[in-house]
Amino acid sequence: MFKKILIANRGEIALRILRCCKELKIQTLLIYSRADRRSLPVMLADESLCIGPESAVDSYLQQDLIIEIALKTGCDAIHPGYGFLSENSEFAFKCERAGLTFIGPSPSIIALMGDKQAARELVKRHGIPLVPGSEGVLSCAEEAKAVAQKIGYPVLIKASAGGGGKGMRAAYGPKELEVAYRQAVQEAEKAFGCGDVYLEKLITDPRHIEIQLAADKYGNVIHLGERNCSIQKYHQKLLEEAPAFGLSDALCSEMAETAVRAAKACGYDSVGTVEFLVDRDDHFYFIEMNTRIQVEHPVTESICGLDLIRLQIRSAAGKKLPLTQEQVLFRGHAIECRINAKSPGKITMLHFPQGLGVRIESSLYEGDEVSPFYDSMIAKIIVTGESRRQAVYRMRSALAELVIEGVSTNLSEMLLLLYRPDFVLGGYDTSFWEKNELFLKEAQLSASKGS
Ligand code: MV4
Repeated sequence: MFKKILIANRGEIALRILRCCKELKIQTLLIYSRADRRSLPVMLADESLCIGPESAVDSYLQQDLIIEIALKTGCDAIHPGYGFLSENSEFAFKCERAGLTFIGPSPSIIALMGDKQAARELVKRHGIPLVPGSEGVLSCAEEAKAVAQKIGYPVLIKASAGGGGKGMRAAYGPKELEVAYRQAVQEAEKAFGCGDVYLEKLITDPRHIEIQLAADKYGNVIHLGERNCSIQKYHQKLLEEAPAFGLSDALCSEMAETAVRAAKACGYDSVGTVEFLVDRDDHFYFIEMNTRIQVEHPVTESICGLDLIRLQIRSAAGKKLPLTQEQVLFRGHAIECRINAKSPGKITMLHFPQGLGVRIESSLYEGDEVSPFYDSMIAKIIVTGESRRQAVYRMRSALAELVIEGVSTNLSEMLLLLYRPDFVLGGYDTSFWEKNELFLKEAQLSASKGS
């Protein structure tokens, strides 16, 4: 096992990793930016080092500096958390060359899965269902039109180096497609330095279901069930739940088994997630694989009783998976709400909900500063109940109890969301936000007027 891990992240995930290392009796070194010098993870790590100014490019993304520090301070591994360097294969390769373990899958797997089109081609060869679309990268607008003609409109152009909705463009006819193609290529070049794009049939109002996987370096792969992540606002997830309500057990098992096959196809050797879209006829399609620990991992932990960060660290250290698929048992229902700050500022008052089935993942404390430099998520509220209904009730109570003063947040919208009929019924899809936005906005407005 590792002796000392360098944590190359901040906020709640840095804290989550720190706590796990403590349990595993692994020393921790946290690197941080100037903006985070008074943060909770900095205070709780065994050692902390300020590595640069506020901007992430000058701090959390300083690959060579981070590796140099890890070597100088006797670390044997680096945990990247999510975001920042977590899916950067170049960084993972650099760690490997420096003799450090990157806590995640092998660098070549990160590279392969980071190329979304290459990933599609690989899993297709293994018989995994894909959204109908182009084979390989598109070479010109004419080819895009030919493919679209064949599969039928509407279609969606996606960047090979994208993922998570970045650089996607829909087209409902050939004229629009020509424009969309050029814009997508340009955008992808600018954002990722690679203009490769591919095309898929646009699935209207899909459900976004992902399968959590855990694997080791000996070819063992297990799944830890699915999560429904369909409640998103402009590709930002707001609420996730497990299991996925309104999908049959048969469908979920088939998706889980398919995800395991996809992982085996690429020799996957860490925790990871396979994303699927599910259409109105309950057909499912692979869209991409995430090779990092995800923000929403606690909902899975809550229903299967496993520590995903622990599994990830152990696997990176070359330990075998500690359990078989048959030993994975699910119980209850879990929901996570993401609390985002809508403005930076100092936290003047803070009260987190507590009680049976309530878990908080946050590094926030009273007097803490929310800085404008990073992601706006400041807390995750995770509840678990015996049934979905109980989990929904628990989340309502938890959010009603939550007090965050000093910065404005999305708390009131989240609370209202939990009373929307289509959420309560549970069969919602990715159009949930658009369909409910007006209502949520109006209610927000009247709340801010104090009525
Ligand atoms: C799609 C799609 C419809 N058809 N692909 C957005 C995130 C990225 N991982 C994939 N995304 C989508 N891909 C096809 N062929 C619709 C989305 C999508 C979406 C997916 C999941 C959750 C919310 C979403 C909101 C809008 C679009």
